[in-house]
Amino acid sequence: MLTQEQIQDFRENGYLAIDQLLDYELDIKPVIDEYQALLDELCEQWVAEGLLPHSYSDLPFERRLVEVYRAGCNYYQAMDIALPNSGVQPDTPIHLGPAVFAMLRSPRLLAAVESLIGGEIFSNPIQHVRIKPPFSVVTEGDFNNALVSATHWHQDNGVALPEADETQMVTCWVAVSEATPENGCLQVVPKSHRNGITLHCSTRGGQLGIPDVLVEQEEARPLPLKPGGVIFFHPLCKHGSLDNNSDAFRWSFDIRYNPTGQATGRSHFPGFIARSVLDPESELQDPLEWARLWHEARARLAQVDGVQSHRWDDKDPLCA
Ligand SMILES: O=C(O)CCC(=O)C(=O)O
Ligand SMILES: [Fe+2]
Repeated sequence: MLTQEQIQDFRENGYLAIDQLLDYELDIKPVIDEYQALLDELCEQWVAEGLLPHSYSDLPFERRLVEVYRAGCNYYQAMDIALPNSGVQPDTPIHLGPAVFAMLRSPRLLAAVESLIGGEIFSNPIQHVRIKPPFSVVTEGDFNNALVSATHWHQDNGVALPEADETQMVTCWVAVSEATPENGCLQVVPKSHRNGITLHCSTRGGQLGIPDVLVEQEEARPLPLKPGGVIFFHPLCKHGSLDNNSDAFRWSFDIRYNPTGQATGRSHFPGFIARSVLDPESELQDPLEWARLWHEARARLAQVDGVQSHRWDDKDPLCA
């Protein structure tokens, strides 16, 4: 549960950073272990497909991931916890493991979320893992890939459909590794959630973002965080992330919740009831069912050309 002071801070500034909100042993370590096993599995698969020369099983996680990335294997989609917005195939990889599902339902996280949006909590399917390599190994094709490189300034409402504008969504940015200004931590413009939605463009390398002139960059605040720390923010809070200039990976999850029944902004993806004070039986408890919902969505989306995921058309002169 959050204190009154923390809740007030969130309302006033549009964000709230809390170290040690999650329990490292209970919430974070099982996820790291699950990703180690996932990387084992993926490497075997890529070797079998001829995409990777060896499985690099003697290397530690991060060094192995660098080899995988250098070989051109798309680890960031295979490890992500959502489908892409376009180009979904019947076999597009996605990671839907029980440890990630348990983190989405972490009682420590949900108690804080309940303080912000009440006790009927829906896990919004706009969610990602970002395991970002040192900038020195990133290839040019990924300079604008927000799962690999820095994320441009944006508002989370700006990257969702307008149906979610009235939704009380809260974003939770969870640090798995320590996040620092050097390795690309999140940065926010305090109080920027008070001024409505700002223009977004996709003209800078395809990543949707707010033009620089509309971001009060002199007020930007980097938010360093220890593993298990969480930043909560409002869907209109302007935020982005810095380059990873360190020599290690920067690993975070960004997950979202909204009051059950409100629009998620990505209705083509499945969410679930994470907590219900009124009807606890309606909570989804089964990670396999969660995975099934996503696999069902994948089969459906593979039949279509892509779905609209935002409202912008790049016609504003500021997008030029
Ligand atoms: O971690 C990042 O690079 C960006 C995260 C983000 O945009 C979010 O959490 O909404
Ligand atoms: Fe965001």
